[in-house]
Amino acid sequence: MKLCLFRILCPDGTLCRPELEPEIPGLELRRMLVAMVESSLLDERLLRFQRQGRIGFYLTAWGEEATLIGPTWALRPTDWIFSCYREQATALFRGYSPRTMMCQLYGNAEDPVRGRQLPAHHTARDLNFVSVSSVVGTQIPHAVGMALAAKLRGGDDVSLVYFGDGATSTGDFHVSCNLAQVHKAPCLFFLRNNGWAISTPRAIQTATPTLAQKAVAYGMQSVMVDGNDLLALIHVTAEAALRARAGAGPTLIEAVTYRRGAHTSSDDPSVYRDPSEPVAWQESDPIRRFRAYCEAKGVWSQADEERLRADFDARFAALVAETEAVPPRPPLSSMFDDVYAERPWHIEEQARELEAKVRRHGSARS
Ligand SMILES: Cc1ncc(C[n+]2csc(CCOP(=O)(O)OP(=O)(O)O)c2C)c(N)n1
Ligand SMILES: [Mg+2]
Repeated sequence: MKLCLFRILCPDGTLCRPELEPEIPGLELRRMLVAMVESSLLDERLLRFQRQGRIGFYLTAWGEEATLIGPTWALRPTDWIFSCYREQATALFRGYSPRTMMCQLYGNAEDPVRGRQLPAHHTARDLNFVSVSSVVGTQIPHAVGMALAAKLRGGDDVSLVYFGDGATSTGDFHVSCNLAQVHKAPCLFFLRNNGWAISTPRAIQTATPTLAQKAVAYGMQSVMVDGNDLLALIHVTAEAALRARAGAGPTLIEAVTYRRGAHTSSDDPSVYRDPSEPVAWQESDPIRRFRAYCEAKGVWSQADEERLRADFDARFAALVAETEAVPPRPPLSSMFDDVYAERPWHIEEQARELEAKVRRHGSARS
């Protein structure tokens, strides 16, 4: 078990472990940098949209972008991802359509979950990106179950589950660690330790010096990694996935990072957090670090950055126009869908009753 913070890139973007530098093609380095920058730009725009009342709720991932992109890059597209709720950029990086993302945020007629989830609770069945469950920790046993199912099927898919430091205080986390290790489930427990669980700081979340060491009690492998170092995250995820595919069981990856923004659009950290804390963490910003690395490798430049930002603005404006042209609500009748594979008689009856009422009284919904 490694309890020191594993790192390949120093905060200034130079290599502190050159012997571990992965061989990644320049185009892929660019693709990951673009995904991280776009995540941060989307967060800016969409938080503003929440303030304008265009969407009801939003979660930013400022400061945690590397944790969303690196592990996903290190997996195969067929592996399963169980997200927490801050992993919008992960879904997009896997191929989630920006239009679907926007429709989900608006809860409009093209929202794949038909307005039944909070905004920013994405799901993409075709990408093995499983629906967000915002009840803290509940996605962890789901991921272990999926990993066990993959093993029973005889393939070598793995599942990766994102969760936060707060989730390590739930029963779901502990039963999942135990079950996964006993049955050698090919599951990667990806813990984004961002220092806060809404207003609860890491220091009073648990009495152990690290979160990674919780794995010891379950006989599970663990590693503590700099969560703002994209290359280190790729390294530890690839290593854990290799072990899991080989039948060696799960790994707990504690990625130490920082939640620079508020918990959600409904939160105000100024009432519980020293404002100098997020400023201090800017020093180890994951985007700044990886950008410096890419610039030194000659695969990114200031001109590229400017082009990306201008292009993003144009694409985002078009996306908003497209989204706002979609009917604003899912059809009323859709409330009866998706619960049963075949509608039972009592649901049919309710659907007919609703139809008759709407015919008689009209509908307030568009
Ligand atoms: C079972 C349960 N308890 C409480 C909440 C309210 N809640 C939502 S997010 C959250 C904090 C989670 O913090 P963490 O796991 O560190 O994830 P982060 O938000 O920092 O990414 C809490 C307490 C909830 N959604 N579910
Ligand atoms: Mg947290």
